[in-house]
Amino acid sequence: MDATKRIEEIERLAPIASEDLKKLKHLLENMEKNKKPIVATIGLYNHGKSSILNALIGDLDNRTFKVADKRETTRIEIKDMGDFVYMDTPGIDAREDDDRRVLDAVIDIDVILFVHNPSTGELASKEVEFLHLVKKSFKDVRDFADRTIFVLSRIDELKEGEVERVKNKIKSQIREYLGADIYIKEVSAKRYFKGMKENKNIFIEKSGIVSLRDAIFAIIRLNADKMMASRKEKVIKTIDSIISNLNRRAKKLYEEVNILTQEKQKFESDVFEELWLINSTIEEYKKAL
Ligand SMILES: Nc1nc2c(ncn2[C@@H]2O[C@H](COP(=O)(O)OP(=O)(O)OP(=O)(O)O)[C@@H](O)[C@H]2O)c(=O)[nH]1
Ligand SMILES: [Mg+2]
Repeated sequence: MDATKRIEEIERLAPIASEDLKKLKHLLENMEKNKKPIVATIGLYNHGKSSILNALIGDLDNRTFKVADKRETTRIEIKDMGDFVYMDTPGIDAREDDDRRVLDAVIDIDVILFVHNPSTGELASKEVEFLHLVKKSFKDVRDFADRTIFVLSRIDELKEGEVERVKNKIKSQIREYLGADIYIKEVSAKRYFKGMKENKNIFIEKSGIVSLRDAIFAIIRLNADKMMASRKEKVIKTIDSIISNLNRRAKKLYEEVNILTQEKQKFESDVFEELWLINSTIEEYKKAL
């Protein structure tokens, strides 16, 4: 019998635990769904997030994730590519509540690509704010940093020395605002597309996309065990809380039954006493006749 069927069986036997069991069922179903590693991009709008995902999956025509020279991705888009699931998010600066929405979306993600266009210089205030939010939201920021790659995009638009300069600046900004290091990788989706279309290896190599792909796989391998362990821990915690909830409810019911039993005993003894009183009054009355 699979886990879901077993939970339904328990639900039938103990309807009192129905709400908690629904939560557990949902968690187990999500575990099934989340078996495939998920790779997601985050970052400011127009910094090249969607193009990087298209390059990673080998879509040379930018058809899978829409690309444009304006605010293009306005809602979270998810594409199942067989072995992996890719998730594109709107820019963290797109709407007021987007930071929170994006953070909620990536909280359970296997690999996060934080995309930044170095032509704009070091991290902008919106990106720094996002790092602050991460620091506040994660108990241990390493939990975020270890599965995040900081991707410098569109490097074809800058001289090599300039990319290096921005990279060093960003490295110290991340250390300052997040309190942890994040692996930084520079890429150009444009170079990758050109290299692939024109069969020019030098462009593919200089695009950094292949080594970004390798870095993503390395994180997935490293984190697979950790991820499974943390998901198992979540399920065990939920089961523990269901059991302690049931115990609490059982104790309360037991106390209620106790009170009712005492009331019943009191009622019986009162009735008995009254009967006795009536009987003896009748006896006395009879005697007096
Ligand atoms: N030169 C150059 N331009 C790029 C590169 N990657 C993306 N672009 C251009 O940058 C612009 C934005 O690219 P997108 O991939 O749509 O950026 P995005 O971050 O997904 O944007 P939003 O969905 O609006 O948040 C488009 O005009 C792309 O053609 C690159 O490697 N080099
Ligand atoms: Mg986009």
